[in-house]
Amino acid sequence: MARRSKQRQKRPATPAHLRARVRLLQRRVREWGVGALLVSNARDVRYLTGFVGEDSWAVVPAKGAGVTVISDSRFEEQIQREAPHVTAKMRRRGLSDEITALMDKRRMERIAFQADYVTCSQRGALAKKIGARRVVPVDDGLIQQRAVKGPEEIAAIKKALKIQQEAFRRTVEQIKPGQTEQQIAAFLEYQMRLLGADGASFPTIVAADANASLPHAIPGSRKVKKGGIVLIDWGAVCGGYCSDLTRVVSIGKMPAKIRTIYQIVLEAQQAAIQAISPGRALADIDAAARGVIEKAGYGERFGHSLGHGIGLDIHEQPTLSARSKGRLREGQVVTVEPGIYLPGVGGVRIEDDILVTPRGYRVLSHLPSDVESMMI
Ligand SMILES: [Mn+2]
Repeated sequence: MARRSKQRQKRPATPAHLRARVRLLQRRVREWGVGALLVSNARDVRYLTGFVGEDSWAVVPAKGAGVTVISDSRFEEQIQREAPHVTAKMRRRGLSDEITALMDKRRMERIAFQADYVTCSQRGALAKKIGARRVVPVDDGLIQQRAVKGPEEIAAIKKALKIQQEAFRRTVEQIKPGQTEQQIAAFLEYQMRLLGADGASFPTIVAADANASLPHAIPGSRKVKKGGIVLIDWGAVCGGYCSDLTRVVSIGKMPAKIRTIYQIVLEAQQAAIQAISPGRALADIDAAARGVIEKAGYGERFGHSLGHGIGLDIHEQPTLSARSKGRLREGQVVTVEPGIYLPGVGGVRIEDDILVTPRGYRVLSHLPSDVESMMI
């Protein structure tokens, strides 16, 4: 009988884009003077390894290519499929015991953890087992690193956009007076799944008439009616990446009051998009849109910030707001979504997804937003 080789199969090489992400992070890990960073945020684990599961921690050493994922038996086969290049450790005891063992084995004096994603009790357990001075909370910088997208990430966002836009076309084609907000949201999300999306990037907002003055309305039993409006804010996830758009359609002719604010919001959005280029202050982009709306006398009716980055999370860096401190960087993908909300009347928000290019911007979304096209 042939003896089964005990030698483990050689691990495949880490894909180049993942290796580059880990290397960039490792520069910071070395700056902190620790042996490794414990990555507990599931999205960050995915970003660094390709593994999609949860309840798993990645250990990124200061040096060397070897990322270890500490997981449990539920994910053993999944890690093999999604991240065959990592060292997978299925834990049979507490996480802090596994980490202590790993630190001993690699002779690590100190280990860093993500200050934003570790609970007080997890930290307590680590400190008790390893020693309080050996576990170091850090701001890992991954939020800023993830804000700049690589080509494979931009491709995933474009795919999500393609699906969400087609789903929108199919949805507006069949909207009829009498349908409820809930029914429209359900149809739209179903179409995104049929078209191959992993799912919706957030619960779809469908808000009819006066409900549209709530920026984050929850679809309910309100029916759409002839001569009324529907605000739809929706997005798809593809390969883990989110897209995010908003349109306002009217069933028939757009009411005059809505039409007035629609034109202002559209002008504000165009002004902001045209201001986008690497190096521009984030606050300037917000100001470009806000200036148009203030000048038209609706400044008080545009309460939220202008936009946000999108990626593995629906809300990422950078934030485009008056309080934002930083500047735009090439490779960032942001939403630009000004709005005007009139309580008791309705609201208009127009949202598109924009890539910051070496010289300026590219609008990644392609749905029309001129007022004529919005009358269905
Ligand atoms: Mn958005």
